[in-house]
Amino acid sequence: MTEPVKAAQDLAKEIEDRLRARMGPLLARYGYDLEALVTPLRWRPVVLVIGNYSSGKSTFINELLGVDVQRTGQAPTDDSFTVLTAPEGEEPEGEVPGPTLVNDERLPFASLRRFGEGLLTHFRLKRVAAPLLREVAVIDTPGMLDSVTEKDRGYHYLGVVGELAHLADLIILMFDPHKAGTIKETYEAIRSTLPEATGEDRVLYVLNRIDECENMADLVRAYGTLCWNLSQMTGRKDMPRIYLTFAPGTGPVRPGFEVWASERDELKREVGNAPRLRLSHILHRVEREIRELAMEVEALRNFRQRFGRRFACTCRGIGVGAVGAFLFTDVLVRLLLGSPEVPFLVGLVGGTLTPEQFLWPIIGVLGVISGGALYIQRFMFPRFVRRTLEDLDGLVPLDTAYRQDLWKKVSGRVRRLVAEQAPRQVLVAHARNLSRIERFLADDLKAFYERIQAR
Ligand SMILES: Nc1nc2c(ncn2[C@@H]2O[C@H](COP(=O)(O)OP(=O)(O)OP(=O)(O)O)[C@@H](O)[C@H]2O)c(=O)[nH]1
Ligand SMILES: [Mg+2]
Repeated sequence: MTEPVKAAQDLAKEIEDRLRARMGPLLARYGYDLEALVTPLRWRPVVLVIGNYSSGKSTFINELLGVDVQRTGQAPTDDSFTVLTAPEGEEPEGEVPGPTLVNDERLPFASLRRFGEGLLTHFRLKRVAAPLLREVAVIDTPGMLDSVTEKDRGYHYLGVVGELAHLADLIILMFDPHKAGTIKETYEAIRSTLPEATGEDRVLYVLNRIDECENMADLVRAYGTLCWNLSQMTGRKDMPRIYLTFAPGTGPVRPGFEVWASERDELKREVGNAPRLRLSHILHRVEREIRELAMEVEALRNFRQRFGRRFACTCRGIGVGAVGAFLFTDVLVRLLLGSPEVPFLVGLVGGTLTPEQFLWPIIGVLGVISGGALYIQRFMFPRFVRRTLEDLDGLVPLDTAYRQDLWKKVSGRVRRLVAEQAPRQVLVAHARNLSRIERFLADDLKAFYERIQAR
């Protein structure tokens, strides 16, 4: 194991321990799955290769590994997601099928279970004893196609890509001059799946197979098309770097194309760098999850606080009613029934109070209090919950796109908690929990960020 990989693993372990110690109980209390969060931390760095069919993904991977493990060929060749990794310890080389993979607790693929059988027959792991694979795992993916729908594939392709992108420390998105960014699935993966699942800085854009351009004019056209399409897709104002590459041994390099001969090597170096990216990716991932938790807790705290204010207001009303009842119940009773002879107030003013004169005032107060309690339980609280659910988005300020994005992730969970366990939620000390979470973000995570920046 090389130094960056080892360092990344040590730090990941430290982050996991801290997370478990500081946030474990809170995550569990709010229904988060700590194990799902920490399992990927324990695994090796992941490089995900996605792109058009026949753009040269598998060829590039074979070249990276120095072994022909992946089948290559013109036209859509591969319809499977293949995780390539080195055997560990005594493990033999060879293939592991999808169902085994998603059920292996040590591997970070449990979340793929929800894509069902349709995916599992198209998902496998290959153990290959290539040096690079001891440092990173590489995932080869089926090419993106225009003509194939999700139904034809039998599983939610973009969902799987999104899930794997979430896991990946580096994503290589490969195009070729024939289909420079015109493929619909590519468009959707970049537009909606990737930005949500990952920071875009972890995406490397590659225009591959440039040796097939007839001449420089042809290449410029393909490059321009890809740039234009990418800007449409990503919505970014700046243009990301696009690596222009071709597989070695594809014939003599065209005049003028020599300058790009080295970009392939640069791209390969970037893959080797994935362990370094891993540290910041891990931290971002953890931060993201904790911020989601924080937003959920904030919403529940606001729910509780609002109820507290409403409750206090109602209680004041009940209090006023109770005082009135204390003073005037017997007056009312006297009007209706003709007794008691001397009402409480008269006794009080005249200084002639007897213990019996307390009877009706006390009954009055008890009556108002139990009526008030019944009102709160039967009427006021259910109405408060109903109104909260009707305007759930009003629970938290959604002033930034980031907060809106977080809210999208947690609002369903908050809705469930309010709808199903409202009485319990108003009793939990959410505010205290929130400040603990904020302390974790401000102190613990910040310290980790500073450490990786100092490296
Ligand atoms: N001329 C040229 N051909 C290439 C290059 N890279 C790959 N090819 C060829 O293009 C074809 C497709 O390559 P693959 O590596 O199978 O492409 P892929 O992206 O894995 O395709 P799918 O698995 O079907 O999505 C193969 O015949 C490769 O030999 C390249 O840089 N230049
Ligand atoms: Mg392939």
